[in-house]
Amino acid sequence: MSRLRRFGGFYFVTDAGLSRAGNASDVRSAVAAGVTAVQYRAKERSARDMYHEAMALRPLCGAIPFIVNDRVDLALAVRADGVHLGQDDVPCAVARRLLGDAAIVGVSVRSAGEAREAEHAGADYVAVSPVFCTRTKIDASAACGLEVLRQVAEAVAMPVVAIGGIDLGNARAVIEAGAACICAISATVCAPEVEAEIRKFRELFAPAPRGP
Ligand code: TZP
Ligand code: MG
Repeated sequence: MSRLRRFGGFYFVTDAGLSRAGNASDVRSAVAAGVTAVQYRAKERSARDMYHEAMALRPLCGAIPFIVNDRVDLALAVRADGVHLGQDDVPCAVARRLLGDAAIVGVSVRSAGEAREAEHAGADYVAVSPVFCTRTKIDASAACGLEVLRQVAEAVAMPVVAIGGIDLGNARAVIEAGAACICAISATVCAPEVEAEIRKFRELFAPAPRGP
């Protein structure tokens, strides 16, 4: 999977409504903290506003993949590196056809079956969502829990992102259940120092120091 070499660590998702510092500042902090990907998510904004904001955020990411949530058209319009799709969005195979082979396509799943389906349809990663209860996503379904995360990680060869209700207290258990990437929105964008907070999550992935 050349599109996703080294796809592991912290996956940053914007949330302008929750953010203390604003999307641009948060994206700069996320990039400085060495995140694996930046996803632009803006549920409340018009397509026009999203287009302009995405165009402004995209160059801040440099070589870090910039992924647009929900909208294949916007991903194309801003030449994003990829798109993230929910189960109610454009089908993964259609997004793949529209965006091309080099694009990163991620899909939110709630079961091993949905994860296998996404894999067959050409997804590069799946996001188990929400792992725990969250107040950040208004229409989030019930929490999947760590057992579903474990089942998904066993069912597919591609990287699994975990999202929903993750904080520094439960992140280690999430990684142990098989998540290659963690996404924590409120735990980072609401923090006074976004970069420092993301680094704390990233450090959970650091290899254990070797013994003497
Ligand atoms: N998708 C599933 S849960 C969620 C999204 C975007 C919100 C996660 O936010 P938080 O604050 O990390 O629980
Ligand atoms: Mg969606």
